[in-house]
Amino acid sequence: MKLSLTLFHTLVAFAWLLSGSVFAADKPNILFIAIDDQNDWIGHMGGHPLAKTPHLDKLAQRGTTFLNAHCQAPLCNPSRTSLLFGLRPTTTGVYGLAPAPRALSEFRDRVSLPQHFAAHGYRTAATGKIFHGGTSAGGAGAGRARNRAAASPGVAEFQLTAPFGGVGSRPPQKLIGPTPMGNNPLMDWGVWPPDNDDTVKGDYQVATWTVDQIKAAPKDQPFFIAAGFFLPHVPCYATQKWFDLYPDDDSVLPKILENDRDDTPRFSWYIHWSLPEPRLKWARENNQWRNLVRSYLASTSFVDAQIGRLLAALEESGQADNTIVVVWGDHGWHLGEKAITGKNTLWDAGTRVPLIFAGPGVKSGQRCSQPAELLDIYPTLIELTAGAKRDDLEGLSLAPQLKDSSIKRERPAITSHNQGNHGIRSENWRYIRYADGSEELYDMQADPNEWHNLAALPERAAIIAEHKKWLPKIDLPPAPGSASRVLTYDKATDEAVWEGQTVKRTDPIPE
Ligand SMILES: [Ca+2]
Ligand SMILES: [Ca+2]
Repeated sequence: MKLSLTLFHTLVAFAWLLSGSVFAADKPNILFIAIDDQNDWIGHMGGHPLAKTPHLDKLAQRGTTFLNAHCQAPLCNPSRTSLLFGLRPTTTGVYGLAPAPRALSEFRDRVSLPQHFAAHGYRTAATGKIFHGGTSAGGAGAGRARNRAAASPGVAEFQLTAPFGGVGSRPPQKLIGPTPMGNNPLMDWGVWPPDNDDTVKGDYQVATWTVDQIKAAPKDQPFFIAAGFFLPHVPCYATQKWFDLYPDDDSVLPKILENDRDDTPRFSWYIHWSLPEPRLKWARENNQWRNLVRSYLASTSFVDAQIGRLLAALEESGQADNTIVVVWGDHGWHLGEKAITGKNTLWDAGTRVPLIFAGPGVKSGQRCSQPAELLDIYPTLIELTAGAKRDDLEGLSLAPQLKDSSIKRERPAITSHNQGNHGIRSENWRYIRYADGSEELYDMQADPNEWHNLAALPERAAIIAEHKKWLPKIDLPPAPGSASRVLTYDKATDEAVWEGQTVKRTDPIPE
């Protein structure tokens, strides 16, 4: 009896091993790379003519890059919640830095993207900022516990997590001095640390841990490894060598139009009414515009180099041909355009993000100008790994474009920032509608900087009508517990409330 049981167990174990290896043989790995607050200042994206990102450019060459990809919300928590849960912010009501999605009873048991892959035989591991913690102002404390903390206690988003990431080494006091609207400690930038030591930076440690995971990954099970980089999120600290890639003169400044906001609705200010991110006016008056721009560019190049370390490790491991690499940024960032710095807008500077796929199922060397959404990543990865389609995801698989980038997508990219405020980005146009009914329209071919609002022109009524059709049909008010960068608007009284404070039509725009 004992002998036959042993034999039985051996047979079961053998069968399990066999199925495991068969399983591994037909499932590609996934290397999932997030960059925080990374706008389109990526070499091949053309968002900034001097941006140096050789590793991302090389990856784009090896795969397909989406040049018209947009976030679903121009803020960490709602953007990441949307991507990782497969639902629009207008469907969940998650618009602010809180609540974390797992704090809402209807999403407590929803299968997140990494949970989906764990349930389908993948070994999942993560470090850095993948989920947003939802309680801080945007990541001061590091990625520590975020990938668990985003969940309510007891919900593991990944099987294995490591507490790396975030800012890393910080100067004893702010490098740039006090900033307006509360002197937030995150509003800082410049050369740090001064001794050129990159190893003390959170993102360096994220890359090191991820490299180790790639090298140590068991060969008989597919992996889903996630690395969440913090920079170029503020504070933009980078060592001198990354600054040296950029001229220390005004040639680094983005092109702007003076008085660009003269033709944007007053309501366009309401969605980023009062924030610690300085306005351009302050940056100019305090001689910080160039410093911020160079610090952001230096941080981007530093993160690019860390991604280069991951891609080199993937090559060395012999797994590159069997690994889907996806790189995404969670939303854009203004650096003077439209008179502001920071996020929380519905223009390209706030919504356009890098989105690159490479690996099995992805044609190399393609640049796709069809609109794409971060929401599409979830169904795309399922299709690329030959998984069964899920019917509860709001994104559309990009797999057709990954084979042929000229294949049209009917749907534009849709970004929402609080209830009623939506940006609709098609191949040639951007249409914005705010909660009070005010509108903007830009011809993105003739006016890629979105300088000239055409919404009032009668001859553009048909274009507006065409884009208006895509305004979200479901448009929920903020979910319970919503806070930080939350705006509500009552049409009946024409009352807007930003972060709990009423904004009157006559209030001066905060500077
Ligand atoms: Ca972010
Ligand atoms: Ca303008």
